[in-house]
Amino acid sequence: MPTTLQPRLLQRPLTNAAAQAAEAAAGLRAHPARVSPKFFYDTLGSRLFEAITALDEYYPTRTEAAIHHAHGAAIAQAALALTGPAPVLVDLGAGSCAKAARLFPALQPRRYVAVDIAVEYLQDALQALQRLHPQLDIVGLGDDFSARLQLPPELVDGPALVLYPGSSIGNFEPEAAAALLTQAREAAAGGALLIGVDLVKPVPLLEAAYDDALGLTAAFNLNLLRHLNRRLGSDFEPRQWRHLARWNAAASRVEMHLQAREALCARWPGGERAFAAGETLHTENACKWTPEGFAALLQRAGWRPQQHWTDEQGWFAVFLAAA
Ligand code: AVI
Repeated sequence: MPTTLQPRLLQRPLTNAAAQAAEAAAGLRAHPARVSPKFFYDTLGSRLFEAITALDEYYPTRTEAAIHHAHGAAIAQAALALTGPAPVLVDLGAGSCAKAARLFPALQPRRYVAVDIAVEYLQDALQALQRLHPQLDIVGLGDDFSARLQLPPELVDGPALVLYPGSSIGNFEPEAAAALLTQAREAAAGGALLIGVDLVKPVPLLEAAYDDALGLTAAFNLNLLRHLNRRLGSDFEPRQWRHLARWNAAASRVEMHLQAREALCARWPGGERAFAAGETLHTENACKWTPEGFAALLQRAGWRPQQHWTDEQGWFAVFLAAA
């Protein structure tokens, strides 16, 4: 009987606690205060995001899945024409790994490399995945690729397909998005990129997706404060904050903020920050593109856009680009 492989888990020292805490403290001291959205993703934050993806208001996940369902064979064929058969599949921000796993039958990857900052959540997901795919070489990389994406060279031993689903690229400012896409091109080693991109649409749909009736997105946003308390030793009290989501037309993005309900002072070892009532802490940008605008961003990062697929309403796009 063939033996079941065990997922390998590698963790980058850069994800160390001190560097993360220093980064968070610098953002809290800034005016206006801001914290990277990567601080959403402790284990509870990853679970809350997973729950958000099932909400009626949060259309991106199911729309992207529908595009893959409708065009999966064509997408896989076009991707494999760029990488060659049995590519290494690199999954950026893998989370539950569900999006990548749906592509396994069509792509038949020889190795699956899942990269995510939430290492414990990733480890659980990979163990479950390995049980379903006992012969697949599965590697988890616990890494903060928002700082720099650099894969251990031994993991990518041929043209890779880099998968970056969910429009997570939208959580980066345009400059940082171009830099990450450039690093993804280097990581692909002559292969290809399959990336999910959320498109511009009427503002009420966008704002509802980031401020749902059940309050899951509010909990996801507020959970960042609990995560900061653990990372930084701060004393944020989530009840003193409210969730805000609003469309910024000039920057073509939904912004999420936490707004102080009252005047307060957050303290942590070596620092503090006073907030006036109504003052905000900026926690996330979610940029929305036109297909032309996103193709231009890919080109700026040195990718050659090949094709993109959208849903009937034109809400979301899946782009394929060659390195
Ligand atoms: C992970 N990322 C693509 C999500 C988004 O839509 O920007 C995170 C999220 N924020 C609020 N809801 C979901």
